[in-house]
Amino acid sequence: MAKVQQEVMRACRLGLGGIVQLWCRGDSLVEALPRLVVNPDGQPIKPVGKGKFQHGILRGESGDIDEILLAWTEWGAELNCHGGSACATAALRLLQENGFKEISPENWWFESAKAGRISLAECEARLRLPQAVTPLQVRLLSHALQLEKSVQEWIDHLSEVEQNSSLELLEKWIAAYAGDQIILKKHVVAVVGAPNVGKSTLFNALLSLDRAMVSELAGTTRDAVRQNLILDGLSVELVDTAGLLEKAAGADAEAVRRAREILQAAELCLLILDGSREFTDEDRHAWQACQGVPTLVIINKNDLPQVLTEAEYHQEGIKNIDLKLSALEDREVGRLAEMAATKLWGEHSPWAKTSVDNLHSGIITARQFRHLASARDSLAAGDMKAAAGSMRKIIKTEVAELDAIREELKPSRQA
Ligand SMILES: Nc1nc2c(ncn2[C@@H]2O[C@H](COP(=O)(O)OP(=O)(O)OP(=O)(O)O)[C@@H](O)[C@H]2O)c(=O)[nH]1
Ligand SMILES: [Mg+2]
Repeated sequence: MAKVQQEVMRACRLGLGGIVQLWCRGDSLVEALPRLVVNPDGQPIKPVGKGKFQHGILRGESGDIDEILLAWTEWGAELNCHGGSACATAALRLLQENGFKEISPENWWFESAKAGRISLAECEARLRLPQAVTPLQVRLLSHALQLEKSVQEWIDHLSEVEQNSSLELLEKWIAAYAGDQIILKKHVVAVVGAPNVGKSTLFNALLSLDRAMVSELAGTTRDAVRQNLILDGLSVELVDTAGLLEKAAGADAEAVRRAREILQAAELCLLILDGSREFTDEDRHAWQACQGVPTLVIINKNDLPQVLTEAEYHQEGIKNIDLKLSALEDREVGRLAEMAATKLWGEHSPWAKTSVDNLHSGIITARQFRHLASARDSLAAGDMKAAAGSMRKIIKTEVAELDAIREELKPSRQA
């Protein structure tokens, strides 16, 4: 194996999109890449200048691997390969066999920030961008890539005359942050309730997908079934859970324990009751288990004669039924999706959706927000110098801060 002289980083997750970008950097890139990339006539490419593109074939000893577009950049080169994981994995292997060391996106961007090639704010946005799954997330993170520019502009315009409008803009960015967190987050929504009330049928109907098993027997679902979807622009993980049996043993008891665990950790529960039968002890337990978790109470099987009366659920302390629907006949399921999204957005919809583009704040991390808030406080107290100093900290690279930022990123890596 050749000596490591260059580095390669997967800029997108393999197998998810139409293309995969492999980003390369290193001192001897202009010598190393022509050994692996030939032009359409089969001759080694002649590297072109920065900012230019080259069409080529990535060629290994055993033959052609992929037709690629090579982009020469300020910092190295981007190999735009086809997106199938077989192609991209073979391309990566070829680079590794030829002296390129694969490094993680974290190391790539943190090293770039440490070396001062990019701002700390750009590093934070770059690390999150490959995990973006909704168009709103991509738009927000694209603004976040430009945060250095917006912050610098704010600092440049800060003067006695501008003080009020400068403060106003900071207040707007501060207000936008909560909405931005909602956009960036993956929201876990659990479908819960007694056995056989139609949880899996509703789960499938919400997804318009035959994802979870349904049967007329109680206890069909044991392991939770999870599926990602986009609900009114938000990234949501919908979880179908086992019915909350009252008396369970063995695997059933474990299924109930897990369902309760998911329910407790969920951001929102959809508690399903069966309108075609009376309120049971199992419904009571399910309702009790939802206490303390934001919950929408849903009466299902609305297509059948309704047995469950208002008096019954009032007696149980259920003050409000949010919706009656039929999962089987897909009646009001769309309305439920809207209600769930409204709950998740809270007070931030629809303002947050439009502010992403109108406001261009791009403040995405708690670290950035802390500096933003302290800049606002300083400016409100009339201390422009301190305000500018706090704003500079948003974009400035301080090596000491990098470890804290890595810690902050951990939850989003798991998402
Ligand atoms: N009539 C009618 N039947 C329904 C409706 N929703 C579900 N069912 C039926 O109710 C039965 C149970 O449905 P499931 O979706 O498996 O119920 P579940 O709550 O997931 O059940 P467990 O996984 O066993 O806890 C099936 O026979 C479904 O066809 C509905 O809206 N109307
Ligand atoms: Mg089920």
